[in-house]
Amino acid sequence: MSIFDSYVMALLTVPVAFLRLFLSSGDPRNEMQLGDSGLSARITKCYNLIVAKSSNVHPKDPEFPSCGVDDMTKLTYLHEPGVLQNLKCRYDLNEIYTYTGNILIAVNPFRRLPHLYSNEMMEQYKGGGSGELSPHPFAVADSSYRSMMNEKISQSILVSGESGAGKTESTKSLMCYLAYMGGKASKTEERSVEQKVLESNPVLEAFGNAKTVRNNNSSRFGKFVEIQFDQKGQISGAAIRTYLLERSRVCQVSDPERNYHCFYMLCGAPSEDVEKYKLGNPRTFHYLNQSNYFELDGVDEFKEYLATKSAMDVVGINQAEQDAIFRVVAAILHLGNIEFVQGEESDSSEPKDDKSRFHLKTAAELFKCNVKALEDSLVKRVMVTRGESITKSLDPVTAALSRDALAKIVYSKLFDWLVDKINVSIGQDPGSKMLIGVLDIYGFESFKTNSFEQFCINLTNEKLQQHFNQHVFKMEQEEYKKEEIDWSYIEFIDNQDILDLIEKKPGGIIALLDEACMFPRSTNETFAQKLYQTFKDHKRFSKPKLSRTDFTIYHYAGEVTYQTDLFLDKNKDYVVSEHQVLMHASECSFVSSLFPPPPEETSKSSKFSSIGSAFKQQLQALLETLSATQPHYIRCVKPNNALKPAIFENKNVLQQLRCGGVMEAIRISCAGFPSRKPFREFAVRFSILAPELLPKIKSGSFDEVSASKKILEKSKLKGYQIGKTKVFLRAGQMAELDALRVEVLARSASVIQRKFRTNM
Ligand code: AD9
Ligand code: MG
Repeated sequence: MSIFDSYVMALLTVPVAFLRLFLSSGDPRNEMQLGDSGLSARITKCYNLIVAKSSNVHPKDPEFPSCGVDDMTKLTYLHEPGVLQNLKCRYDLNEIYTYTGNILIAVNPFRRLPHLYSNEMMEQYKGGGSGELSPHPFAVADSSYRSMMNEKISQSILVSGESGAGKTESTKSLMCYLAYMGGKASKTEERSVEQKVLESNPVLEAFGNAKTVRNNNSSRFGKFVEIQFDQKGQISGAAIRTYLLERSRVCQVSDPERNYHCFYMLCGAPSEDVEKYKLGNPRTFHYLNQSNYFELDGVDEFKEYLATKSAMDVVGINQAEQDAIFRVVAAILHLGNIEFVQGEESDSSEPKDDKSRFHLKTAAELFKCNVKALEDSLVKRVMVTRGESITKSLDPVTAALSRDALAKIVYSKLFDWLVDKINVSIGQDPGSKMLIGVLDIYGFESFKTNSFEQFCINLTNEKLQQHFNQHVFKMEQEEYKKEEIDWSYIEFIDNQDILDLIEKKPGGIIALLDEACMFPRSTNETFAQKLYQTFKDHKRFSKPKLSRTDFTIYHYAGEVTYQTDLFLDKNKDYVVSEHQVLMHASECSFVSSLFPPPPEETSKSSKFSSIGSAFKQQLQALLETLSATQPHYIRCVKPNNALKPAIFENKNVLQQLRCGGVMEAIRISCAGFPSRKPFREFAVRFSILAPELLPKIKSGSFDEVSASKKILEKSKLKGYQIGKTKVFLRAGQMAELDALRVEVLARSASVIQRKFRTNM
């Protein structure tokens, strides 16, 4: 039983009358902190008496300043309630950034704090050293930049957090600072590399962001921006990689969400453009009006449209290309308005009415393709069996699905084109050996229903978590090795078993899904059965009792149950060959270039390629890049789900800190020797515990190692270690030493007072 356990037990066994007296002096939480009641503790509150399990009660920091501490490692006791209390009290003062060692925690203020991001602020952080200035993304960017310049090692900054937590905003601050440090004023008309890097953000946001329940400006894709620097530290190139744009949103939105921003911007564009693209009120388009949400608070679509076009100018997208891009966006809206009804023959379909025919014709005009060919590609399929090709008509439901498939593939190719174009225009520096990569990628997701997207997102997070744990663990190990101290007993939780369950080839979930996709008679039921059989004894996998198609994975951040219904469909990445031929034949070179003819071999063999496997490879490549860099971490936290300022929900925040690995990093650190002090500092601070050392220490000439050892011996602590330059203490030991110090100081003060009184 620890000292604290016995303190609590003693407290719980004293008579209630005394307890009342003790607690009525104020909120009991002023005296001790309770673990999160909803999650782990069983707490009964009656009057002022609180009964709790001793394991759920934690000691409170004796010297906790009212403004909190800017680094959690400065807390005497590192535990969940302490971490939460610190974040909350800083948040109340608009101090939204706090370190936990070298992880920056950013709590979303949900209000603009412009003074935090001004040029003056950047100037202050320039080479300022993260220790002296308040925690800030600028400090993280600055320390990455300096490490890169001094050690000639590439750096990465990994920003994570749940949707709406502030990843994209933090990423933008980082990019601004790096552009500020590495920018060089362009002497020519040509835009500078850093201007193009910064202006790529509004372009990608216009086409890849949308309003969701969780965030009014939610990025529906992952992004890794690699900024390259030359020997002098100036930006010499950049590359943007994106991950898994959410395609389904193009034709499916539910209240109160919206489709991608660009659709609404275009409907609100200057009237000549609206007329040119035959657009109008967004309420008249099926792809937009499935939700009743059209306007965003404080957003003027007219201005957004002009701003997007001017950002497109900066990143090198010319007027003709801009026209083609918006023509395609408008064509997608018209495509969505084509409705089908039963045709003359059974199981065939045709446009429902004149209105549908109008939209069909307009879509064809905008795509610059033949209207009959467009209609045929939507309502017919050519089947090739035994060398013979047969044309089959599609029923109205299948024709509508074919229409949606065309809309999704065109949009996703348009997005990929934008990313490629930006990359070409910014330019890569093949000679650069130093880069800083900034990763803004979706955080762990667990909803009521979880589909293939959540599965891929959570795989990403498992991989990043492994990278994070290995790094935190490695840093600890390196410090212990350098100091030559024994560290072998630190337990390290590896999530390799979950990664194997998902990724192993052959036999992992993705491999089994690919197999199912290639086998024509598979259904989500046969796929789920196969999973149940294969993983029935896997400790990270289970079959929910009442379901025949769902499966549960025990992720590092909690369990998630996935619904397999659309897994097979969503994993298949192929372009319907009729759509391919149609678009390639477009008279618009832009549209035609989006659909180059497939290479010979793929058109002959299976048309299926797996989104899951491709994503797995993309992630692998990302992790290879990351492992060649020195990582820095920013964990964004969303303090409430109402997206409102000044609301800090403890339980919610705690869950995010756990999912982001902040608690695990603290655990790893606490499992070893979380408190460490250089010998001299240690000896000076605690010399009072070995008074015989005082004269020498005061004179300044003393052997710091033997003085530190003497102090530790006298304190009777156990389990600490003596390194080469520092004293390493177990969790809580620094606090014990501090308590002893205070006790001795108090005793000497009272002796002095007594002496003083007797002398009077
Ligand atoms: V998502 O996974 O892309 O859905 P993000 O990227 O984590 O999400 P984002 O950066 O878009 O969240 O932040 C959400 C909103 O919070 C922003 O639109 C701002 O309104 C608000 N926010 C976030 N960070 C800050 C900040 N540092 N200062 C002010 C902020 N507002
Ligand atoms: Mg975002």
